[in-house]
Amino acid sequence: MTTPALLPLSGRRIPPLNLGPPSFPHHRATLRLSEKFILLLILSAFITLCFGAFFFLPDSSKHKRFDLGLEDVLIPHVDASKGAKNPGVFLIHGPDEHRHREEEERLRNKIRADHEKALEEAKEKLKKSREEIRAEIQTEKNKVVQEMKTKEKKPLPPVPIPNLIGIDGGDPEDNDIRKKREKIKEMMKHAWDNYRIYGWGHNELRPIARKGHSTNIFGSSQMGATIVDALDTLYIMGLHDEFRDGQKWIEHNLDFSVNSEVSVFEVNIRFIGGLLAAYYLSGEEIFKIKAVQLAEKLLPAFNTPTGIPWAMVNLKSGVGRNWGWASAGSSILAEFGTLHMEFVHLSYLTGDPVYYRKVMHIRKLLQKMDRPNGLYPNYLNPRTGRWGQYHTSVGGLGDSFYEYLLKAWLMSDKTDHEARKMYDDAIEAIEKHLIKKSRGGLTFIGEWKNGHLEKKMGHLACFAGGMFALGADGSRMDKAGHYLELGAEIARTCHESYDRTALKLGPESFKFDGAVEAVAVRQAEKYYILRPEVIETYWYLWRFTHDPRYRQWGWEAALAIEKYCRVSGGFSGVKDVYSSTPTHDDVQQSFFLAETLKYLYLLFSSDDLLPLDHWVFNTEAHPLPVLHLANTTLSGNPAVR
Ligand code: DMJ
Repeated sequence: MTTPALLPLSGRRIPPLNLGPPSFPHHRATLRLSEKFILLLILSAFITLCFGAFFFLPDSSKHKRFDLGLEDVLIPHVDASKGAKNPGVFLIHGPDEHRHREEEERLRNKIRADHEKALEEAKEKLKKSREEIRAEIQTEKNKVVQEMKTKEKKPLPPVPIPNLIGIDGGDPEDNDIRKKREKIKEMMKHAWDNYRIYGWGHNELRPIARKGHSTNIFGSSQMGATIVDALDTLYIMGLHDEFRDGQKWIEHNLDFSVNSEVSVFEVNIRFIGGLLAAYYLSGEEIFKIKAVQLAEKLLPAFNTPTGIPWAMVNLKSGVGRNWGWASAGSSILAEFGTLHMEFVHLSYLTGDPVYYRKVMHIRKLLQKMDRPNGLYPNYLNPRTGRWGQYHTSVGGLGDSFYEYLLKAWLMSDKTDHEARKMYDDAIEAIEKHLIKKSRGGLTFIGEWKNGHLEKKMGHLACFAGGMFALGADGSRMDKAGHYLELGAEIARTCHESYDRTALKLGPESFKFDGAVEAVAVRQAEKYYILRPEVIETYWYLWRFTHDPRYRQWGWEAALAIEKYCRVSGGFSGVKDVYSSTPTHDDVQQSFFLAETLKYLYLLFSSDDLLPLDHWVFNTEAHPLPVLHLANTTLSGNPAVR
């Protein structure tokens, strides 16, 4: 926020005026005169400096910029004149030189005139009393505050809402399946009710200590992460009172004008994704408004020399930085590469192409870079635009980047061929270099570190089973069957990682080393923190194959969670899945409500609930509608539901 002394007066910034306590009366006149003189001198020097700077500093507009060829069918209601294709690109050649000189002369005259005017205004200002100046500053301040308020309240433009098919229902015919689905809903109630009682407004819940919990990804303020993350799960389960409770909290308490440093990625996938999904499902404007308010706060994170965003941004100051542990100040592939879905929807809903441009810029930059063995390293330095450490993984640090390439294509009604190509290329390289079969016949995805394959697979990488199945249709050379099979093999491996533990819950990561297969070796990798990825894969495989084994495996996992993670104050992660007497970590993660329970519920629902040809799930399981061409070309249609 600008300090009062620097507030624009008559549209210009002036140096601060001395409004301190008055001097002794008999000195006042002389002192005021010299003060005025000094002030005028400073002002004049300042303006002359600006005048010189304008002509002698390098002309940044001459620097090369990316032409992204931006607006397309995804943001049809964007005014084409607003986003000229080549904003700010001036290259001056022969015949244009004369026109350029004239333009410079015109600008010089304008600056001279402005200079005179500023001096006059400053002189006028100095004739006024301290009280008058104070009053003027106050008026300016009020004006700015008022303008900000009006801006916040400005209604967003009407947008044709995509076909919202299958947003409720999904009752299975089979009685046994219906009971299982009811049980999952009861688990959701237990998680929500306890959060409601003990953690309301906090980001997460400590179910044993029965109090709020948070981590640094959410910054230092209470942003109700669990509320936002859980909304769409509550909605599809028909828990409407709970949904309305959450909505009220968001309406009255969710405030992003806080001095808090948050993770851009986490806030995007959980908050923006959660709010957008809640908006599409319920049609309540407040969710869209909050999503856009938050997105505006994230934009300063993109102010880096390359446009690759910082990992963290302070919501108030807009200052960004990267995680201290990330290779040489790098940004992380899975973080800056997991913004596309939400940002395209933001542009679609607001008519403002800024969000779309940010993510397309990232894509274009990545396309231009060399990739060792065709693989994308996990680290990229946002200052230099160079890769950091050569570490590639489909688990943590890399995972959802690949997921979003595929989903960008699906979300565009399969028209974003560029995204599909990038996905296909990436998956081929991954299959060639990272996917192996163990001696015991289990297919696993290892990690590539500086030319060496580490035979270790993370729980996070288990999501890839679902991704391969989802991407099978539309794959190159009609390899659909191959990718569906690959997805099924990953599902089997991940199920084995659950089955080979005492609790029947999977460890954080597991090895394939000699006799060791799908088992965690280090103590620090034996925990289970209510993660969704394995159940997510079961659900996708169920939708595409209807093989009953996926419902059976999902049910085994649900029973294990119920038995070992449920406590009277909610659900908790466990520290060692190989110990039959579990120790709890006392955290109910917000993604447990957003993802784990949602995927379980969908696994025991019929396929007409959130059908996959109309909905694409973001990486936090928030469903966003496919932007079908038929819908996106409707122009000027008010939002209809
Ligand atoms: C979730 O927040 C998202 O799925 C993310 O992509 C990575 N994993 C966590 C849950 O495990």
